Amino acid sequence: NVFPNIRHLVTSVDPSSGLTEEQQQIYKTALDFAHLEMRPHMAEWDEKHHWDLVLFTAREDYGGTGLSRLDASITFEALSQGCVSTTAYISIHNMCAWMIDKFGREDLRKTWIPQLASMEKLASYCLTEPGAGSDAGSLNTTAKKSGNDLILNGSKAFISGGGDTDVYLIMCRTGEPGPKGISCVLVEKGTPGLSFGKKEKKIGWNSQPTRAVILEDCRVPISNIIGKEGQGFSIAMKGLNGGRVNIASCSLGAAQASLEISADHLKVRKQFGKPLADFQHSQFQMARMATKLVASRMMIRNAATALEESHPNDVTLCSMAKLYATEACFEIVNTALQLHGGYGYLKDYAVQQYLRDIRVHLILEGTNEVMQMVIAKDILKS
Ligand code: FAD
Ligand code: 2MC
Repeated sequence: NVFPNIRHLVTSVDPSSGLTEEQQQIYKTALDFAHLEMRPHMAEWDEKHHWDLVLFTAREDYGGTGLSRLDASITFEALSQGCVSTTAYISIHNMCAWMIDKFGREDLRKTWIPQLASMEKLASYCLTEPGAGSDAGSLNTTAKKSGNDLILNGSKAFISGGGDTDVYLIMCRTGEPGPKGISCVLVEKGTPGLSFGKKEKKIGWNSQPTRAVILEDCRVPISNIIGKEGQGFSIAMKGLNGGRVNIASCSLGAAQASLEISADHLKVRKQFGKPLADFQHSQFQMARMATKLVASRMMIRNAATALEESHPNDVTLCSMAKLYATEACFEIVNTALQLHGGYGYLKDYAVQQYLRDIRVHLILEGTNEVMQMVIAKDILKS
C-alpha cells in the first residue's frame, strides 16, 4: 500500500483506482506535500491573502516535468486538498507555460520555459475583458503593427495573479472581428504601458490576487506573438481544455477532503444519544456524496486521457467533466458543511473554505452555461 498514512483509500472512494503504480506515487507525493506544506497554512493564506507557490508540468527538454494530462490532473487533485486557491493558480500558470511550450517559437520556449517550469517566473492568462467574458471572441484589446513592434491598447478583467506575476499572455485583436482576428502576445511585467487595477475583494481564491490588466500604448516586439498571427483564440481555447480539466480536479480534491472530514465528524459528534453516523439520513448523504465523487473523478480522468490522446471528442469531454464535476463537487462540499451543523459555518473548520474556494469554478475558465453551449453544439451538429 503506497498510502500507509491515509485513511479511506481502500474504500470505494479510493483515488488510486485505475492508476499505475507510478501515478499512485505521484498522487502520494503531491498529497504528502499538500498535507505537510499547504494544509497547515490554508486558513492563514485565505485570511492574510498570502500566496506561496510550488510545482508544475511542461516538456522535459527545458526543465518541465513531462507529466501527462492524467498525471497533472491527479497532482492538482492531491494538492488542492492542501489549498484549492493556491493550487488553482498553479494550474493557470501551468496552462500558460503549456501554451508557450506547445505553440511558441524555439527562442521563446528556450527563454521562458526553464524560468516558468522552475516557477522563478510566474505567468497570467489574459482573455477576459470588461465587455467580453463568455463571448471571448468579441474581445477588443488591440495590437497594431508599428515597424517590428506591436502596440497594445485595452484592458483585461479578473486576471489571476495580475500585478504579482512576471509574464502576461494577452489575447488581443490583430485582425478581423471575431475569433479569427485574435493573436496571443507575451508581455513582460515592467514593459512601459502595462499597469494593473486594484486587487479585487473575493469570497474565495484569496491566496492569489485578481486584478485588471491595463495596456496603454504598450510596445512589444512582433516576435512576442505565440504561434501565428490570428491563431490566438485557438491557442487560448486549447489551453483552456486542459485548464478546465485541472480546475475540475481542484474541485475534486476539495470534495475528497470534505468527504473525509465529514466521515470523521459524523463518527465523533453525538446528538440524541448517538453518533450522527448512526442516523440513516447522514448515511444516505454520505452515500450520495461518495457516488458523486467517484462519478466526478471518472469523468475528469476520462477527459484528461481523451485530451492526451487527441480523441475527436476531447473538447466536449473536457467541457462535460468541468460542468459535471465542478457542480457535483460543490454539492458534496455544501452537504459536508450541512453535516457539520453550525461548526461548518465557522472559519475554524476547513469545509467552509473549500466551499468558498470552489464556488468560482462554476464561473471561470468558461462558465458552466458556456460548457453546455459547447456540449450542445457538438451533440446537435449535423
Ligand atoms: P458573463 O459572460 O457576463 O456572464 C454572466 C452570466 O450570463 C453567466 O451566468 C453566463 O454563463 C451567462 N451567459 C452568458 N452568455 C450566455 C448565453 N449565450 N447563454 C446562456 N447564458 C449565458 N479570466 C481570464 O481571462 N484570466 C483569468 O486569470 C481569470 N481569472 C478569474 C478569476 C476569478 C476569481 C474570476 C471570478 C474570474 C476570472 N476570469 C479570468 C474571468 C472569467 O473567466 C469570467 O468571469 C467568465 O468567463 C464569465 O465572464 P463574465 O464574468 O463576463 O460573465
Ligand atoms: N478547443 C479548441 N477549439 C475551440 C474550443 C476549444 N475548447 N472552443 C472553440 N474552439 C474553436 C472552434 O472550434 C472554432 O474553430 P473553427 O473556426 O476552426 O471552427 C473557433 O474556436 C471559434 O469557436 P466558435 O465558432 O464556437 O466561437 P464563438 O465565438 O461562437 O464561441 C465559445 C466560442 C463561447 C465556446 C468561447 O468564446 C468560450 O469558450 N467562451 C468562454 C470564455 C472562457 O472560457 N473564458 C475563460 C477565461 S480564463 C479564466 O477564467 C481563468 C481563471 C484562467
